[in-house]
Amino acid sequence: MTNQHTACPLDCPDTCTIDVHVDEGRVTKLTGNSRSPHTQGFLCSKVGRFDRHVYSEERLLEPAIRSGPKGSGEFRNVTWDEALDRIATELRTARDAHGGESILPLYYGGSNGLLTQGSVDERMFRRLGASRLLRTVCATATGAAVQGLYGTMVGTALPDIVHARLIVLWGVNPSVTGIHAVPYIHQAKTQGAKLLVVDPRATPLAKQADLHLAPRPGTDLPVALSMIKWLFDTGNADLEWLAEHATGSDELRERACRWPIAEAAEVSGVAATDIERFVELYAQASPALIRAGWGSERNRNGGSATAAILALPAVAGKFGVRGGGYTLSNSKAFGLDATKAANTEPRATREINMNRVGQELLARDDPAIRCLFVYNHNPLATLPNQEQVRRGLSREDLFTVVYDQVLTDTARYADVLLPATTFLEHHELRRGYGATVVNRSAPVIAPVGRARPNYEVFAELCDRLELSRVDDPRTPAELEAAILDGHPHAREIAGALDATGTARFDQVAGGHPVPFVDSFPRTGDRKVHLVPRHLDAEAPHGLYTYQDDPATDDYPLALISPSTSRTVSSSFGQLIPGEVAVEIHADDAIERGIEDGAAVEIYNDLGRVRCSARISEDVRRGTLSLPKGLWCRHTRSGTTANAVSPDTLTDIGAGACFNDARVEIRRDEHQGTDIGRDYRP
Ligand SMILES: Nc1nc2c(c(=O)[nH]1)N[C@H]1C(S)=C(S)[C@@H](COP(=O)(O)OP(=O)(O)OC[C@H]3O[C@@H](n4cnc5c(=O)[nH]c(N)nc54)[C@H](O)[C@@H]3O)O[C@H]1N2
Ligand SMILES: Nc1nc2c(c(=O)[nH]1)N[C@H]1C(S)=C(S)[C@@H](COP(=O)(O)OP(=O)(O)OC[C@H]3O[C@@H](n4cnc5c(=O)[nH]c(N)nc54)[C@H](O)[C@@H]3O)O[C@H]1N2
Ligand code: SF4
Ligand SMILES: [Mo]
Repeated sequence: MTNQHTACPLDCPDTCTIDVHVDEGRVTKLTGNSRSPHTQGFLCSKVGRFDRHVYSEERLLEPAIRSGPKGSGEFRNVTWDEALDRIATELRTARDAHGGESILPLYYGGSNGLLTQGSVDERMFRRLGASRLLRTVCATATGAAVQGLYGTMVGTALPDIVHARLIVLWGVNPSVTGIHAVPYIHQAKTQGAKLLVVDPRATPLAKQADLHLAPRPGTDLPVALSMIKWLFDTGNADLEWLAEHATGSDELRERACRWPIAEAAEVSGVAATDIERFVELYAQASPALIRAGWGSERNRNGGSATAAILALPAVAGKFGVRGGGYTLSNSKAFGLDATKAANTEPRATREINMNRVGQELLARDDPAIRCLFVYNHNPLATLPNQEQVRRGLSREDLFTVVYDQVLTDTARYADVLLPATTFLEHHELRRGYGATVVNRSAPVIAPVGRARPNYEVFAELCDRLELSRVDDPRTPAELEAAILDGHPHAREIAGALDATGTARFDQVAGGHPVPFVDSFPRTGDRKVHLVPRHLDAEAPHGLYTYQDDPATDDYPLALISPSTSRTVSSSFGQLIPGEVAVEIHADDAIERGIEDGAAVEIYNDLGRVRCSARISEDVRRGTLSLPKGLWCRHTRSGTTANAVSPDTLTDIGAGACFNDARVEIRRDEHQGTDIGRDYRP
């Protein structure tokens, strides 16, 4: 039995460092250590039992070629040589006959590090001249807002939560999506901090909060703007600070003027007295910290909403003290860029928004997409407008590669399947987006079956396509060196990685920065730009303009799909047994004759989901909740929340609007499942 170190690369802010117990070459247990102080010695239950994923019955062990109809999941095993030769032939043929843009890489890679995403893969697709994917399924609206207002300024570090006297959790559920922040929040509360939560659901921390606002999904923008108006109107705006550190405050004030608290209350369904009480508490407290999440971005107003939320600490003068300000993603703390290892400049080929992949596969004709290369991603389970994605993947003339660790819903549609290693079986370099660390890890077990790491497979494909160059970095050490090359702290980071496997930003940079004391907006003039011109031009009606609820008489209910503690996005979905329930408020259920546990059908013009209902006090009236990351097997219709999620885009950042799904729900009188049937609404 040995005990080895590694680090978690999954799509989670916490970036834990891990001890892996290995017995005769098999992983038996994973435990958190404290190499990254943020891990605090514990892991989430998913990764604590990562062995169940590594040795899952649905783990892909061999390369394989389709032997049945698309979607059937029938394959015959082949050698790596046969699989890679076939893929190289198809890629070359598509490029030569129809141009490189007929090839589309389809990846997200949130659950990957810098060696397995954006590096050697990027090299191959750039050199092929493939279509470029806009990686917009997550965080692009919030990313555009932060970037526009504050540049890449490093926000408040999560451990500094303990210094706050008031914590706002806005559209974020750390009890599920970043559990290592919870002890800091509890410590601050014990020290007397107030906790305020804005979420349409009563999350675990909302239940412990001093005040919980539960707005109708997609209405954060008027709520935040009404708070900004109140701050200005009541003399609680810090005009002196704004004059020194901000541009656009008059403009913002003017736009916020349209939203008296009474009107925001009307639109959001939150009591006006609660909004007022909230902003009063916020105005009075210091340090006051807003932990913003991604729940407020997944709708038509997502970018403006996040911009307004992030403008609050500027208007109220909450920066300049440790534990004050805002924290969202700190992925830019180290500023590492995997694409430097691509060793190739990007080409100006066409861009395809991943939120529209279904449409693009079905309609695109200039040229049509002929080769789809899916890796680090389970698009059928996680992209909007699922039925269009499914129809696209079913196209007989589409050649699809799926490269994954397990037989995902998407993998069933592959022409060629490639088995990928997990982070316990390959080298990785992972930069945190919550914890400000970079972790280096090496394999702790041999690859399971014939699985191989991304950096090897894409390099071999480059060789077969005669796209490799002698100066290309190939080994993990060479890739890491290329990524660190030219970085202002390259030596310190490499030194820390050599010494412990973990480089901590606070150690490299000499402490966690306090925004507006020792870190400033990287906006050119070091000021916060409250109404950035480019975002104002991008938003269809200008920044901070509220777009109405898309509900109709036929589809009055908002369906949201928050994260669950059982999966990370769709990873581990194969380990969840049985059917999953949609949560519904008792009044909505009674109106429709739906009892607890009843079979129901959720539907709109895009598709439907058949599952069971759970009556819950945790969702607000008019809102249904069905987790994100489900697999098709988890419902009787073989569909997930994504079947009723529109492929419309956020106001800025061209992001996904999953929570703009507007639906109706009824008792499902039919028996049996739709799985295997081609459902058309
Ligand atoms: N266990 C686990 N951890 C994860 C993930 C996972 O799937 N599982 N996913 C990872 C990824 S990819 C991401 S992006 C992050 C996401 O991290 P979070 O932002 O915390 O995650 P979500 O669950 O998407 O949304 C958070 C909350 O927003 C609420 N919400 C929904 N609509 C609205 C709205 O219009 N306004 C407001 N104010 N709130 C709203 C939801 O009810 C939910 O409680 O978590 C990461 N961590
Ligand atoms: N309805 C609804 N849908 C959503 C959301 C929502 O809120 N509502 N949220 C969205 C969000 S926030 C996100 S981030 C996306 C995420 O969507 P996905 O990117 O699809 O999420 P993951 O589950 O992280 O997918 C990673 C896949 O890559 C595989 N993988 C992991 N490591 C490797 C590797 O090294 N090599 C290879 N070849 N494969 C690997 C995993 O096995 C897994 O199948 O989902 C979005 N979908
Ligand atoms: S998923 Fe998050 S909490 Fe779980 S081990 Fe990975 S980094 Fe830690
Ligand atoms: Mo995400």
